[in-house]
Amino acid sequence: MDKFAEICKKIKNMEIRGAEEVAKAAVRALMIKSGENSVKKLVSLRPTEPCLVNAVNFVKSDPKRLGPVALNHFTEADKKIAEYGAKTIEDGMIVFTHCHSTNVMGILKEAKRQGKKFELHNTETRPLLQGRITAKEMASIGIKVKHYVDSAARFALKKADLFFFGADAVTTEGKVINKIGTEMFAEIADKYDIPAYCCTDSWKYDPKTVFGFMEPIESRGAKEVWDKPPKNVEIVNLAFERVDPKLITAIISELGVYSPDLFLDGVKTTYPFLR
Ligand code: RI2
Repeated sequence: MDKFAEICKKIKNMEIRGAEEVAKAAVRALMIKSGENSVKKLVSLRPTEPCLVNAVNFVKSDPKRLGPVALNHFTEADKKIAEYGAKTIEDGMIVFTHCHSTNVMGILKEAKRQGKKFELHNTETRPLLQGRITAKEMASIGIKVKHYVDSAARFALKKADLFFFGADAVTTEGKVINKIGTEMFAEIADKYDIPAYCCTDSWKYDPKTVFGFMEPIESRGAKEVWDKPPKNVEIVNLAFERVDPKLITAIISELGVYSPDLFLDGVKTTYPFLR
């Protein structure tokens, strides 16, 4: 298998996962094999990932020259998001998160680097258990982690001071699409007055939604949930859900900490190619 095909396979089977990692892998793949067919193949791999589409659109005219520019965008944005987000964490806090997000991890690492003392509570995130990646990564740098099954999230959230989650897409209405369960947890956070921050690179914004295009919600294979279910049992395995902007305290991006509507204004002004 050539290197391009290998990257595509890893994105599809989620060996490479997380919106930002997927987008960066797609940029590297285009730098190896450019052309319209490569672009089509890459954008077909994960339907709910506009970051991949935006990154591919940004580099496709000249991947060798623009690929490094796109990769540098992510590196610089990660640093800023970590810096802005870390300011929301104070000593003694409990932070709750769901799934695994590069930007949430970056914020927690930065807060830890600054010497802040806090605890992380997280969910296992069925069916693929990305919560374990989060727990391992944070425990390895000395952050105390309490790990819960998804259905115990209310219990975990009630004790938390902050809820951080990532994004796979942001629509023109300011809805954030993220791992299934995120809106349910945001509703619980709202009920207990716990600030809910979406932590994301602004290239997750999907310009197609301006024209009424509904961001598709990826439906994944049944086997991820139950290998051999009995006859008459249909497995519903939706990967993502939409989070109402009313439930989002702010979006922490490389542009700053903004309410969802101001975030959208900032994205369109800063990145004309995303209009
Ligand atoms: P970063 C993940 O999706 C999660 O929903 C996570 O919050 C989101 O991508 C953003 O990830 P999946 O690829 O870009 O595990 O912050 O389905 O890494």
